[in-house]
Amino acid sequence: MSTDGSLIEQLRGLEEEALAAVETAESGEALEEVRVAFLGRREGRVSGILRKLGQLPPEERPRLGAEANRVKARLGEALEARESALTREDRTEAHSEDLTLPGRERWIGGRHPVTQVVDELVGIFRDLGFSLARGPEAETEWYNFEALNTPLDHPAADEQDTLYLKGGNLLRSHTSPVQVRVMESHEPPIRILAPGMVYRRDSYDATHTPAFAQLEGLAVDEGITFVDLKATLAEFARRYWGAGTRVRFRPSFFPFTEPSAEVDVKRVFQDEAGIQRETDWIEIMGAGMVDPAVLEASGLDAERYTGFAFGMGPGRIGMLKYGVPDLRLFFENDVRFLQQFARS
Ligand code: 2U9
Repeated sequence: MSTDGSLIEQLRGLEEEALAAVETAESGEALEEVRVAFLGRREGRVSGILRKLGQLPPEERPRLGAEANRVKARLGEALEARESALTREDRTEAHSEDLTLPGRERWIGGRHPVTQVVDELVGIFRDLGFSLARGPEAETEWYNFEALNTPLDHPAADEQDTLYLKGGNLLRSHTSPVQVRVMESHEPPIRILAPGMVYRRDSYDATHTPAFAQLEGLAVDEGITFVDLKATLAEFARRYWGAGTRVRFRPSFFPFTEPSAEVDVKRVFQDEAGIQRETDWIEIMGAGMVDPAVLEASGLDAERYTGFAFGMGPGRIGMLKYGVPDLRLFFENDVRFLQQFARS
C-alpha cells in the first residue's frame, strides 16, 4: 500500500466520521464544533492530512489535493443542510400552536339574571309613570307588620316570621315598609316602585329561599279604582310577556289590600313553525286596592285617597321567563349557568 493510498484512505475515513458527526449534531453550537474539528485551518483533521501532502511524491500530490477538496466541499454541504434542518425544527417547535384556531374569548362579566329581570320590570313601570323608592332592610315591627294592617298576633305575621335583630328590629319580610315610609313623607299623587331584598324564615328548595328579591309598586291618588289597577297591570304584562298575553285576576286575600287578587297570565305566541300556541295560566303577582287602614296608618286621609298596590318576585318571574327549573340555580354562582345571561 502506497503512502498516497493510505492518506486517501485516512481522508475517506475522516469523511465518514465527519458526516456521521454532522447528522447527530443537535444544535448550531454542536455543528460548529464538528466544523472546527474537521475543517478548522489549524487544528482541523482534514488540514492535518493536507499538511502531509509534502511527504508524497510530486506526481501523487494533485490526486490527494483534489480528493481533499471534494471532501471539504461535501462536508461543507452537509453542514449547511444540517444547519438549516435544525433551524427549521426550532421554528416548528416555537410555533407549534395552530395559528388558525379562533382566539380565546375574553370573559365579560354581566348583571346577575335576577338583577336583569328587576331592571327590565323597573324599566317598564318607569315608562308607565312609576319612580323608584328605597328603604332600610332592617325594619321595625311597626313598618313591617302593624302599619300594614298585620297585627303581630295575626297568622300572616307568623307566616312571615323573620330574623329579629338585637333591640327588637327585624329584617324586612317584604318591601312594603318602603311604601309606608313614602306615604308618611309625601302627599299623593304617589306612583312608586320598591325593589329590594327581603328575608323570611323559609326553606331552601327549588321554589323558596330565605332571602329573595321583591318588587312592589304603589299608586295613590284621588279617584284611583280597581280599573286603574287592572289596566296598569295588564299593560305591564303585555309589555313584558308579549302583546298577545292574556291577563286574569283571581280573588285573593292580603292583609294590606282589599279587595285583593292574584294575577295570572296566559302567553299566546307563534312557535317556530308559525303555529299559534298558548301556555297554561301562570301566576305572576299579587295585587289589590290599598286597605284604608293602611292609608290611615301612613297618615293619609282614606276618605280622600284611594290606591292600588302589587307585589312580585323577580326570581320567580325569571324562572318563568327563562324556563329555569330550580330557584337555587340563581344563588349557587355556577358560571355555566350564569354565563348564559352574561350578554343579555
Ligand atoms: C302597601 C300597601 C299594599 C303589596 C302587595 C302582594 C299583593 C303580593 C307577593 C308576590 C310574590 C309577595 O314576593 S312575593 O312572595 N306579593 O302578592 N304584594 S299586594 O301591597 C302593598 C304594599 C304596600 C303600603
